[in-house]
Amino acid sequence: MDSRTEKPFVSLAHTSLEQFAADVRYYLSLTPRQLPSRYFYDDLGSALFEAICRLPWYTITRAETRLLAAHGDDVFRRLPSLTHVVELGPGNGEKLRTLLEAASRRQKPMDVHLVDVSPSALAIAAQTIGSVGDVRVIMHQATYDAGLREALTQRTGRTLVAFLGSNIGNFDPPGASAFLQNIRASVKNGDAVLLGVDLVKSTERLLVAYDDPLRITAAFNRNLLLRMNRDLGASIDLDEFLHRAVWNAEQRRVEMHLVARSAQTIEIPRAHVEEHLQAGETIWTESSYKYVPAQIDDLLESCRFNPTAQWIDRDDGFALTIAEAF
Ligand code: AVJ
Repeated sequence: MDSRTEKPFVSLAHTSLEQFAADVRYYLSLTPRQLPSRYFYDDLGSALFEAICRLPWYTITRAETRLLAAHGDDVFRRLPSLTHVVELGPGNGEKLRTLLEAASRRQKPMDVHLVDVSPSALAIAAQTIGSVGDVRVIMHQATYDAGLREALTQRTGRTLVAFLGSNIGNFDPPGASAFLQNIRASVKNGDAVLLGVDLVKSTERLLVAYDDPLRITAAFNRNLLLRMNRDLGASIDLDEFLHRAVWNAEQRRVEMHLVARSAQTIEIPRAHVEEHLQAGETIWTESSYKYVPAQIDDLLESCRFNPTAQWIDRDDGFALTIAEAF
């Protein structure tokens, strides 16, 4: 697959309505048709994602939280005199809170920079992190690139950049490399990244994580259609689209699609879109790449980060890796 046709979940431009309209118009016209997964996360989508994290079949959040709680202290022990933590895409902030609370040996006080494009997400995360003692929370309502750069200008000492929740899985391999190289270019030798990555596991487990029996993930996926109806004046019949999750073994990714149940025309006035879909035609809405541990090391090394510790949750197949910039 040409990486140009992959959806840039995290190369976040601002999420204005004009940008949404322009992206919808562009990505829906591609073959195969696509929509960028970053548009999942409006207020309802973020709430649905939080529900997904509590589903018994979606193990990423719990596995990562267990690793952070068990090894958080070790993370800080391995990075002496760390003064700054930057988290890209903190979600509700609970993962970072777990890490900070597990760390009895960390420098106090510590500066915590939260980078997210969503002001409401930032506010929630800041509140969560603010409840931890001896931290100063600085919010950056910005794209990852811009926010990281802004955070690093305020850097006075050793910095850890956290990218958790297997968010890196939304990048195709060249995108993941480019993302880490960007981080590497912004940090200094001895700074570090903390990366949470979901691992390849049985097809059965991968599929049920993205096509759950409560159908919350289906709702999360279809919410993109609702969002186009509400924000762009479309009148798409949500019942006319099925949720589908596919394990692409060759590319090592779970794909989510919206499948048209019948031939239909989608009209999206505020995006100047009129597209004719055949029955069975799909809109590809997300890729979640899964890794094997050695691949994580290779990726980091190729981006001039030296992996110094990796903890793996065998039950749920999840890896937490620290790597130091060299
Ligand atoms: C937040 C991107 C890591 O890919 O697992 C959850 C989003 N999509 N269920 C993932 C998601 C469907 C999630 N990430």
